[in-house]
Amino acid sequence: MHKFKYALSVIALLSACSLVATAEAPIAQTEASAPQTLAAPESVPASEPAPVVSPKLDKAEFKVVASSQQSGSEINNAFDGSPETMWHSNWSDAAQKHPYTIDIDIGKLAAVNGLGYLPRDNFGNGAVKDYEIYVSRTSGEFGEPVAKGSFAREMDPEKPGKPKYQKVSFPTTWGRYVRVKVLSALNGDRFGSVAELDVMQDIDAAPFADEICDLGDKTAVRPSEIKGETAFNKGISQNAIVVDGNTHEKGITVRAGTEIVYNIDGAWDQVQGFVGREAGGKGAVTFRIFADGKEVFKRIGHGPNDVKQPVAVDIAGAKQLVFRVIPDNAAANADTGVWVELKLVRKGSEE
Ligand SMILES: [Ca+2]
Repeated sequence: MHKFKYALSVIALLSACSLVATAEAPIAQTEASAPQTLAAPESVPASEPAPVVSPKLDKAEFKVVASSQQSGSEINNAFDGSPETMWHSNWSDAAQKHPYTIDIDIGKLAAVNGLGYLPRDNFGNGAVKDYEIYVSRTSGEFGEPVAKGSFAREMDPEKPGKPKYQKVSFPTTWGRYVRVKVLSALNGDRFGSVAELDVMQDIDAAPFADEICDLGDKTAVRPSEIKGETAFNKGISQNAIVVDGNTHEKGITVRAGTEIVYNIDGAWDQVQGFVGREAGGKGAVTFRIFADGKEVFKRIGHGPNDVKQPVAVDIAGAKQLVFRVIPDNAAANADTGVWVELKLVRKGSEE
């Protein structure tokens, strides 16, 4: 089961860039997170409830937003733990109608595998019928839903007169952002309402591996704009990328004065690699990296005989990256610079 789940998370990412091999989760960690179905040890006195490790994520860490809400019935009410309070879509504005979206930032990367839903009492206005659930690592891109279906008008057999708490299970998906899309109401009205929502996590999921994308490959992540002469996974002065006497298979060689722009929508955590010069260059160049307009890396006056310098920059949340190589002397703009083994890294679940 353990290996199977890990395989699932790997398959989900094969369409993007390569993964770094990650050791399997230590067994001890799994055992420490005992499922809540375990009976209380007999040694625990009845007056002290047995500790319960819930697969529900801690709602105190959530940041939630709804596409519509009525004053007094804000979206926070669906995450306050109380069945008495609810989120309700705006009913004052007659133009508001389905679909409504509820966006949940769970505050960290987690192995999400379920949603819990408690309808408002008596299944009144807006009680959800059709829904879709999305999970993503980025706040902007949700792709295809991980689950879709319809909630039933079902009463709780143990709490007469109260709606039943319903759970939706779906394949374990690593993400930080959960979107619940409310498509219709049980009574056919134009409203949406929710007494309580939970997000479940798979506490047995294997760690999520780091994901790495070589920008020289120009595959999953492509430049949105290139100004100037560039060579991907190649040199300009010669066919291979040769820096400090070593040949590198990956990297981007550019003519000084060149700018490369990537729109990455906050999906990556770090830029890694080196900056260097092709053999036989002349003059010095300056390497600069900007994340959302802010300079995050600068290497001034890198001469043709200087040893390549490492790049390791945190860019978490950045939507745009710009890589510039500037000639230190306008006459030297025939020179080239190399972004050696330049890559984007998306951190996995382990630090
Ligand atoms: Ca509530």
